[in-house]
Amino acid sequence: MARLLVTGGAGFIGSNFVHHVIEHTNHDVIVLDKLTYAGNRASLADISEERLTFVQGDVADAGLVNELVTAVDAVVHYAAESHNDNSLHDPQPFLDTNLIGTYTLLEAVRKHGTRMHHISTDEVYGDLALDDPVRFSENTPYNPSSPYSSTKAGSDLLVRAWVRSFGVAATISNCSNNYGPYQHVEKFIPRQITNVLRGLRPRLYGEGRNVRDWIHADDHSSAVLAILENGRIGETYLIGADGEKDNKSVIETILTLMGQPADAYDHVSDRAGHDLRYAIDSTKLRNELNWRPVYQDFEQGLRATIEWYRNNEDWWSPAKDATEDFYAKVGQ
Ligand code: NAD
Ligand code: TDX
Repeated sequence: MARLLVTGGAGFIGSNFVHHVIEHTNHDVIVLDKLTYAGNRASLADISEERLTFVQGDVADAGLVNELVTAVDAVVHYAAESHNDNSLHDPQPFLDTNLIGTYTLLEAVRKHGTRMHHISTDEVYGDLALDDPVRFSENTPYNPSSPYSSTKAGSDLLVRAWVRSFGVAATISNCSNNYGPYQHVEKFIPRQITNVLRGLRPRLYGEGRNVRDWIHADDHSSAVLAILENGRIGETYLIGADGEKDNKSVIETILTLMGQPADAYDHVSDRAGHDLRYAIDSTKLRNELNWRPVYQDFEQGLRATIEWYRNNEDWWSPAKDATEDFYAKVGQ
């Protein structure tokens, strides 16, 4: 049994990870989360206080982070500004949290010799042509496109430097696009589902030929746990579940599963610098750590996700108006 510090544990993937840890291990968890617009304490409401301690605070607050790191055996670092569209309109918080926050945590784990796992994204590799037969691997050069992905790339490089220069015991994972419960309504899949539930039309950027490699958040969590427990220090592992789909077909599937005509959506202006395709080769993770995804059927996972949003309007409704106001202002 160990005690884990999970930063960003009130966000989408962090809260899924905390649920996964509570369900599948004996570890106790301390969550450090600033509760920005993207954080929601309610995402952890059903977890007993015997196993979970919640601390509201900033991962860039060195005093607080130092104190929390002394109380745990390992740190899993999810806290980040995570939305590409926001990063195009206001990059500053992305630098503060993704770069300075990660630096602050690295200094604390360095001081105390604490094991750390850093959560990152496949977006650090830039994008692929639609017909490129080679997918992203651990050897793909970094080539980020957006303020979001460039700060994530920078945070990965900080972790690598702290491993090499100071002997910090860290691992890194770069995962593809997640879907599942507790995802903020600003993101593609929940935005479309909650639009349909509200009687609004889904919104497709550009022609929607862009491809994302979808993985269920619970499969991301099992992979992170495997790396935390058995990954080799200093190594990077790519996490993906062979789930490539273009955005147009995802919107059409959501509409069909929700009993609407498949073409009942609007095209809106494209995202600036919009990455065309992400695709992950997760051979290293599968071979070294014997990890396999459980959610192999995207349509089934999507159906369960739609049901979750249908049954949890109280969770997403408070954020919906502000999110759509933002999109209306920027013409999306
Ligand atoms: P999210 O935006 O849903 O959650 C981020 C959480 O971090 C929120 O709870 C927020 O309150 C918290 N936070 C933000 N700034 C903070 C700060 N300064 N101090 C403490 N807490 C802070 O994001 P997500 O989609 O759950 O992503 C989590 C992590 O996973 C990020 O590092 C992201 O880069 C990475 N990732 C996401 C995806 C995806 O598909 N969403 C894919 C690969 C990797
Ligand atoms: O309304 C929309 N319509 C639309 O067509 C929205 C919100 C998005 N899109 C498109 C843009 C992307 O091609 O859908 C795709 C997915 O968009 P997002 O949900 O914003 O995700 P993406 O930009 O791919 O980044 C996500 O995956 C990698 C996460 O937000 C990142 O945190 C993660 O690193």
